[in-house]
Amino acid sequence: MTKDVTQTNNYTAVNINVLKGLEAVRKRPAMYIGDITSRGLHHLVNEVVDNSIDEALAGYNDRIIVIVNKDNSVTVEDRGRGIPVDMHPEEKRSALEVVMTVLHAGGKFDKDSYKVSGGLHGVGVSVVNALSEWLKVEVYRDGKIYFQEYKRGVPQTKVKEIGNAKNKTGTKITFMPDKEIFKTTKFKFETLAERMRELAYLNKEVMIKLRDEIEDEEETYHYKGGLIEFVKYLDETRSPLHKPVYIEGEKENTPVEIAFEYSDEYADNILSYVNNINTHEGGTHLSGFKTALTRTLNNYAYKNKLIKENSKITLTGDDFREGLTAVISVKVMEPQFEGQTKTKLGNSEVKSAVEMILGEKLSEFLEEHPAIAKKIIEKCSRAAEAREAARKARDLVRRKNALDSMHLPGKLADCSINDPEHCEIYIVEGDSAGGSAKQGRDRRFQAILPLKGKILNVEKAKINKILENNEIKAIVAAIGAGIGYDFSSEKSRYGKIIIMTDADVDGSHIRTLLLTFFYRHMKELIAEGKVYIAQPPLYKIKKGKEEIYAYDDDEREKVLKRFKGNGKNDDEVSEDGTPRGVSISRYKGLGEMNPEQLWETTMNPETRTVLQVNLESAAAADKIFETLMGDAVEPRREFIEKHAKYANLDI
Ligand code: 0RA
Repeated sequence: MTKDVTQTNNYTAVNINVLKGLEAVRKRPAMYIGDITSRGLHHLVNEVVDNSIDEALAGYNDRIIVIVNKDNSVTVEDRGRGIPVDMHPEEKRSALEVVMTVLHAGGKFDKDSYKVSGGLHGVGVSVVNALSEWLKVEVYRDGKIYFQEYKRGVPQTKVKEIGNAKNKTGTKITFMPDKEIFKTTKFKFETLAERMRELAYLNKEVMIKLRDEIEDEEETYHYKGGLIEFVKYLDETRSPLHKPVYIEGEKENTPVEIAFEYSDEYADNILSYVNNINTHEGGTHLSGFKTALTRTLNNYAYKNKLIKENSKITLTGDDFREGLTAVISVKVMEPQFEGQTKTKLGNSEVKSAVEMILGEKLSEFLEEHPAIAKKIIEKCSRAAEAREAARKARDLVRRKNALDSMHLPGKLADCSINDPEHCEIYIVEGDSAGGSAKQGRDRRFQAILPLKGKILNVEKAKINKILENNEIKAIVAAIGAGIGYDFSSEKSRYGKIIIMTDADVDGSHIRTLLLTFFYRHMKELIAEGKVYIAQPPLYKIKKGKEEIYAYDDDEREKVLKRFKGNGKNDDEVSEDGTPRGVSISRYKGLGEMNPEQLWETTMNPETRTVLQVNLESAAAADKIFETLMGDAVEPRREFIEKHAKYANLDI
């Protein structure tokens, strides 16, 4: 503590609480930001930006600049009102200091202007402060510039006036993520870009500039068309049947904004947001949307005789969502989040608000745009016919018991215990790796399902073809929780689904095909974080009796350095840089490892690393799959070029 912050007894007492709060955050960072991997690191930036977005929602900010500085610190600057700096009467210090150092103090001062903030992110900038080696804040307010600096959350001086700010208000926060806390402190431009782009689509009045001074990349996001442009962006690689429909309104104190369009595709892609937070698990706003969409389109179709009254097929909700791309964004004052990942909206008043607004305004729209209305109804009728065909196909397959987990697939080596929570299934590329995995596993809780070659690309196949595919049938039967609309994850026979493919191009293709399948037909599994990617090593490095596995090139270099350093004549180096007496073998495929090695490196829960697949950015995920697996060649080439440096698909 510095002398500035110990003036009065009262002050000291407050400070002890503050220190305790900061200590709690540093002790258990994951409780506040989810985890301490790259994901948690990027969460810091999002947290600060969210505060600036809140200023925009309150109507006071139209521009945010985010910079990854050369020294790897990050600056977020906005043109909001600036964090208040006046003395806080009870705390006896500047409000700025309170906001920056007290947990959850962010919006306390001004309930009215902080109407819709909070929710999932809103842990407050004090958390970012606590997890930063240092943080500097400048506030432009009342014609002055105020400044304070912190180290690991602790103020280094009092709030100081350091100059004049003519005609300017706002807040500038620069923080250095703490290397003691995070496993990695490398910011990825694309990860930051995804969120900034999403925020700019959701808040059309805000311009967000993102600059990375390390990678020398810069983008500006500003979409005056808001959700309409968002939907067009999501559908970039599809062919829409009409111009996006845009609807907005406010009921029950809940502003609602919706844009959607149909294209000639099978999958739907509906993104829902509450206070700019993506609600992967949906909730009341989504159900309101679905109910009103089905009812309004159905009514219109019958009223205008677009569906014959004596027609054999009736259109269901699913038919009205086939090929639909939609974004629903609501602002809720006190959101209740539920569900496994706390991304499901629970407020019941929101359902009726969305239902009423969409019902009213969509009817109007359809009356005013009969040509579009006709196209939409025709599309949904085709969906109903296809669904009927698929039902017949599925019944046929079901009769043969192929999708039924009572009849587990022959090549599944199941585990012996019966408790999904503790059981995992490895879906393995190829019979030979499957063989090693079967021998190497702990058969009590690990099941192995080997796959032959590539599975079907579900992005481009009709549902009846999907259901006829043997590899897919085996996966569906083994997991035993149904597929598509019938899927219910609580029936899953395993708590972890682990994809294990070779570390080569084919392996990554198979992995993508499998992820596409899970994303489109068992999305809950991904939303609930039950899908994982195994991480087999790339190298085995051997010296004498010692064997070490390396999972990437960096690790290989580290091991080589160590081997070089600890021997007697080890500075003698063979021509390719390998120290004498050391051999490196590169694993080309899982099949090259014997069962013990596979267990030790990739399957033993005590020692393995598995990557959890998550839906952090649903918009990005949909785009990735559509781009990688869809028809359009050019976006795929661009995408692969852009992402080539990342080894893993981070959806
Ligand atoms: C508390 C109260 C007010 C604004 C803010 C916090 C605020 C926080 C951040 C964080 C980044 N940028 C920010 N901008 C504002 C209300 C201020 C008032 O009533 O004047």
